[in-house]
Amino acid sequence: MLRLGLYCYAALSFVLFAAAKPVVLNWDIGYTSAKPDGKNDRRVIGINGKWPPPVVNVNVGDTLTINANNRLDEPTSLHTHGFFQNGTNYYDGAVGATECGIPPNGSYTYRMNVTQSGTFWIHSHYLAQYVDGLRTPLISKPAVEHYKYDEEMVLMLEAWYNRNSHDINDQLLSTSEATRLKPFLPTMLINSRGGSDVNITKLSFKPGKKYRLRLLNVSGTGMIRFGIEHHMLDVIELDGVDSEIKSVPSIQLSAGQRASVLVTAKNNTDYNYAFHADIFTDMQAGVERAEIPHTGTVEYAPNAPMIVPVSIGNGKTNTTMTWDFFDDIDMVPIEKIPSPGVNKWMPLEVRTAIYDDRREHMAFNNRTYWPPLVPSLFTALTTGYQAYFPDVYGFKTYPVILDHLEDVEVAIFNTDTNSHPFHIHGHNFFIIVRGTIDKNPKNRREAVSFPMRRDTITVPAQSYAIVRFRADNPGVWMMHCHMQFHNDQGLAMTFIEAPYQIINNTGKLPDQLLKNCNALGIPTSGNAMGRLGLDLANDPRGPYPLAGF
Ligand SMILES: *[C@@H]1O[C@H](CO)[C@@H](O)[C@H](O)[C@H]1NC(C)=O
Ligand SMILES: *[C@@H]1O[C@H](CO)[C@@H](O)[C@H](O)[C@H]1NC(C)=O
Ligand SMILES: *[C@@H]1O[C@H](CO)[C@@H](O)[C@H](O)[C@H]1NC(C)=O
Ligand SMILES: *[C@@H]1O[C@H](CO)[C@@H](O)[C@H](O)[C@H]1NC(C)=O
Ligand SMILES: *[C@@H]1O[C@H](CO)[C@@H](O)[C@H](O)[C@H]1NC(C)=O
Ligand SMILES: *[C@@H]1O[C@H](CO)[C@@H](O)[C@H](O)[C@H]1NC(C)=O
Ligand SMILES: *[C@@H]1O[C@H](CO)[C@@H](O)[C@H](O)[C@H]1NC(C)=O
Ligand SMILES: *[C@@H]1O[C@H](CO)[C@@H](O)[C@H](O)[C@H]1NC(C)=O
Ligand SMILES: *[C@@H]1O[C@H](CO)[C@@H](O)[C@H](O)[C@H]1NC(C)=O
Ligand SMILES: [Cu+2]
Repeated sequence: MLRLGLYCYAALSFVLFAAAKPVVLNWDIGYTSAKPDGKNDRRVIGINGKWPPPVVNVNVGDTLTINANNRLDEPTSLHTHGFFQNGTNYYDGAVGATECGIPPNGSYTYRMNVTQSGTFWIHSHYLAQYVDGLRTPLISKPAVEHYKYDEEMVLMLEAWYNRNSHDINDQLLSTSEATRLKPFLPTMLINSRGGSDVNITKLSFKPGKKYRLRLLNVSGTGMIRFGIEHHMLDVIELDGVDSEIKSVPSIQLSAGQRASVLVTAKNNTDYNYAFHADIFTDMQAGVERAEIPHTGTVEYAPNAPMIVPVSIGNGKTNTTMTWDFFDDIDMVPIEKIPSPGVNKWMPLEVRTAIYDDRREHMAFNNRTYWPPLVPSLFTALTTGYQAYFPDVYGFKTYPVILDHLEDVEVAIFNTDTNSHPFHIHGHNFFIIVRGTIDKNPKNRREAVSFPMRRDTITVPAQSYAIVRFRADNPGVWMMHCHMQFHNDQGLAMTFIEAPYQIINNTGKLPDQLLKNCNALGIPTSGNAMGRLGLDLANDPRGPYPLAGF
């Protein structure tokens, strides 16, 4: 039997005095081929001729340097998902917001001081390019872990398509409904292996040991649920925020989300147990609705009988999984940060509709995002007092200007029949409320003193979520749906945070940043169109929702 590439580490249940060190990665980003679904060879984007890209391990206090060379025939970038990039906005990797993209044959060196610990990931932030394979876990260890465990395993979960991300975008943005609704039939990948290989994914457990499983959902779309028969999951971390334990039989992760769970092994080797990492397909229009069960094994002994969920009649299955919605709102963070208040209140209506270009778009408040010609960071840095006028960033950038240190409350109303995970750059959301929009909430619930925080929040279908953050990180930060195709359909916006403070907070821009723009023929100053003042002629605005939708 094939032993899958699970990344295991030695015990960390003691105080680590790892010296701060420079971690330098030289990455040639290029095409290679792989057969992730076990059946079809396809072109994927790998690093240094290999795919999947290597897992990155760092310690708090390290400096992480990634020398990225683009060997693709299109631009690329690297976003360190979950890192705040405080003072290094230009290393956030968000093409259109903080950089022009690394041109073909160009390079960019991303440098950051590692200040946050937990489970993160690095991925391309150029269109939906990460769906072609340019994504990898980033594990950051603190000096002292809050919980003791014997071993850890990283499980990167993903709904994989045997298709190029551009094809999928073209399909979703087709003017033909029949084309749009063609099913996608994703394959579940665990650590970049899938298809029939998924069933032989083995997690080797030793009796009595405690394991930390780091789960990451790196899908371009879809929601994943995870559970192990007859084992509870003690959730201890969400998106790099350590928490008090919440015990659940199963957990769901939306695209972009991460969680760490502690699992205590049985005291005997009598049985092996099925684990589940299933794609929920019910949240994507055009995707086949049936759930596709994919199951691996928690193995105690090679020949032990396997406990699998069995049908017990009446459509019922004997399983310890409940698949209840995993509500993160009652989680309690270890590090207590008081809830921000409300200086600015921002309602965002999420709606999918057919627009007047006959394509299906998704939008916040009916405004479909599309990156500006000039990345918004350059506009903020070069337009002086005009940086306070949202107009200069371009209509489709959906810019919202924030004052330094103001407390922002964002109310996301999801009118769709699909769930969406929203990710904010440069911050964590404080989770205040989540509810369904059919029921009028009677009382405005006051935030708990120290709400749970995370960088990607799920807003289920026909539901709302209210989140807050403090504008304490001057810079240009995107907020968008992490089902990356929805981002490209328009479900994104930009916070221009503290324009007056951005210059001091970012300091001198790296030379390469400007060089890369020049190579791509993109201006690096002025308004969204690279011109002065409010001369925004030809700044794209539409499409607009068709009346009656
Ligand atoms: C990149 O470099 C390769 C090898 O030198 C060359 O063949 C190719 O044309 C270059 N591509 C671009 C876009 O400059
Ligand atoms: C990292 O921290 C050092 C020491 O505080 C500082 O000098 C340097 O500018 C920081 N680098 C980045 C990329 O933030
Ligand atoms: C794994 O095995 C289960 C049970 O035999 C089966 O229902 C499922 O389709 C298999 N999954 C894959 C990806 O082959
Ligand atoms: C990952 O998230 C996507 C979208 O939020 C979801 O459809 C998919 O099922 C998730 N996968 C896992 C393994 O949680
Ligand atoms: C294993 O045995 C120990 C000692 O008897 C007990 O405390 C623990 O609860 C047992 N663990 C499980 C998972 O049954
Ligand atoms: C369900 O599975 C457990 C463990 O395999 C077994 O002990 C129990 O008898 C089963 N229940 C039914 C109704 O089949
Ligand atoms: C978006 O457009 C739809 C259809 O025209 C309309 O019903 C809805 O009120 C609009 N929403 C916002 C926030 O403007
Ligand atoms: C950014 O750094 C400033 C200054 O150290 C600090 O006050 C602020 O809380 C930081 N913000 C984030 C999101 O890390
Ligand atoms: C930016 O730094 C300059 C020079 O140190 C200082 O004079 C100015 O007050 C600072 N601006 C802000 C908004 O902090
Ligand atoms: Cu979405």
